[in-house]
Amino acid sequence: MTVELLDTTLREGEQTPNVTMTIEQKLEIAEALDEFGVEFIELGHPVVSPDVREAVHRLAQLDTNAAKIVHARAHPDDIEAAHDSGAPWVGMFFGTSPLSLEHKFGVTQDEALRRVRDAVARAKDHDLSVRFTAEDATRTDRDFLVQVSQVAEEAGADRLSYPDTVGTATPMSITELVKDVRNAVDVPIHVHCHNDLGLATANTLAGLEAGAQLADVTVNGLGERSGIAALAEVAVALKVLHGVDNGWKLAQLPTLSRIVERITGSFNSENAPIVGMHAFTHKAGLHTRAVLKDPRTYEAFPPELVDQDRGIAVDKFAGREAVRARLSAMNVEINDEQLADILEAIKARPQKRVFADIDLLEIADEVLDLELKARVPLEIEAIVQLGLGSALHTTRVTRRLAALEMVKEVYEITGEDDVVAHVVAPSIAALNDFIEELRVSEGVARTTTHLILKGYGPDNH
Ligand code: HCA
Ligand code: CU
Repeated sequence: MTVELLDTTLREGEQTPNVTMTIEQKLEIAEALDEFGVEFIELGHPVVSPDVREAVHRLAQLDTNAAKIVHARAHPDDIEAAHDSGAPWVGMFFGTSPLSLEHKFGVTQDEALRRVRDAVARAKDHDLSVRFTAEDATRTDRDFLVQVSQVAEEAGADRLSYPDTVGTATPMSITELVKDVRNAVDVPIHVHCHNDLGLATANTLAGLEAGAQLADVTVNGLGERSGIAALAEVAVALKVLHGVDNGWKLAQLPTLSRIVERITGSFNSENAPIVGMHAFTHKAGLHTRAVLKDPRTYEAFPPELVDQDRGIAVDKFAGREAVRARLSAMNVEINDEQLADILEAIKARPQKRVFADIDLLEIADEVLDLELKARVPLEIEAIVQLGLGSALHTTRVTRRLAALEMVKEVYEITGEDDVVAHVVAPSIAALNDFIEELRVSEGVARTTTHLILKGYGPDNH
């Protein structure tokens, strides 16, 4: 399977609501993408704003293995702007669906064909490599889509791209679309699938399986509305399901994801494939037992492929093996009887959602008197900041907090958060419980905790 990936985090990704990136941040992302090994990087759409134009110009100067492509409308101004950037490729789009022809351009199909022909020819006159994109391709009349494709190819387009602009395709309809256009033109075909119905990755894969050569992706699936197919999902699916090996450094995917999370402030959900916090964490007793024997029982692929660790969640669902394995990973070896006591202590707290390593150590310590106190701070102070869903809750939350024993002081503050509390807890486990309780309290949208650990045992006893 010959496939390539075009990452458009810097163009489509910056169209994510609430996301904007500085030029320096874009350079950082482009370098990380090039290091990963995507074949194309879309740099941006220069006519959007002066800073995007400057970013595109700076990015175009970067020394990368990836080919660089600049976004443009099929319009002379945009083509000039793409040419001015110095990047070799222009990705030029024109809406071809009836909705686009009527509402965006107010043109007939014949006039649209003429514009596409002129725009592609103009870009070729500038010696640009051209990918022509039939925006809203999946809602375009199929005969007309074929006609547009042929006109663009005749005018010199080097590649043709077919976006599912509002994410309404299915794997089957994308398969048909790709087959139809492949029969009509000779140049390589691209797909760009939006995720409005959660089908972006499935449609992307179907497009590639049907013979598209390249797929557009973004880091973390960023993009307009619900975004487009995520780089990590497409790259790993291609490797795991089709054995594609383009030299992509899959192990860098989590880091790449984190870089883009940090820069954009747009975070993945915990259950996001590959890069989500829970992607490799097993919970049910039946699962963990099987996974500890042979991970393939409940894993699509080994976490090491993307440089991640297998995790075992411990709570009231946990089986013996899970608890033993987690403690063993912390060098605490226990016999069967001790294990039974620890399990009992865990199951006696059914409301606790997370047993972190430190919680497990404390339970082991209590139950077994393992003298682990050396690792556990004697007193924990914390500054907990709370962001409330609405300022209406401030007084109520402040009063409730002030009444709690562990809370020493409470203040209302302005800024991103609304309330700050000074907390003194007898143990990390107690503090964790306290914070968990806060997080599920009415009105509390988020908590941020800053820890001050005081005096480590047993020397300070
Ligand atoms: C857009 C729409 C677009 C264009 C795709 C492309 C789409 O934001 O301009 O030109 O490669 O999904 O159709 O992203
Ligand atoms: Cu798009």
